[in-house]
Amino acid sequence: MERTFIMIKPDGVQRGLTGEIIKRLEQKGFNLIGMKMMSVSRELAEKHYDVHRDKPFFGNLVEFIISAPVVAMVWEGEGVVASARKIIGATNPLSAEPGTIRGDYGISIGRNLIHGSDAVETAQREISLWFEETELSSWEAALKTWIY
Ligand code: 3AN
Repeated sequence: MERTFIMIKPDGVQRGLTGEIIKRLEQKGFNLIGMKMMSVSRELAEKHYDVHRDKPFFGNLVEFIISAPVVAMVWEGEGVVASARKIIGATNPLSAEPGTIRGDYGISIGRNLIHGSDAVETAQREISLWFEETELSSWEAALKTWIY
């Protein structure tokens, strides 16, 4: 089953949006299979955002992510990577559609509340960066077949 990595950034945590964000993914029908609130090391933040290392915003982005706790999660479900990106909305909250998380709650590209993996391969890399396999509890598919 497809998995994605979702992180509620410090602004999302501090604005009290953790429950709202989880609710949206949960009610869509995806399964939460791992979650931890954590302070992020500089090393992990730099590895996570390695693809942006040469961008002008890299330094500020890393400082922001390590500045206060985040909520790191793994979600599972059919097509979850692309679907979660739709639920999250465009990178710049001012361009994000109303109805998306960033569209409804954000105004700043540097404080856009949440991260979601952009592709299945990226998700695999990010999940292994943030979680041990033993921290993930995959659901028995049979348990929920009646809900789908
Ligand atoms: P997304 O999170 O939508 O996949 P990316 O991967 O392009 O967006 O950017 C990663 C993070 O870098 C964004 N979530 C945002 O916080 C930050 N970022 C992207 N572009 C800018 C920018 N022009 N100025 C400041 N921060 C940015």
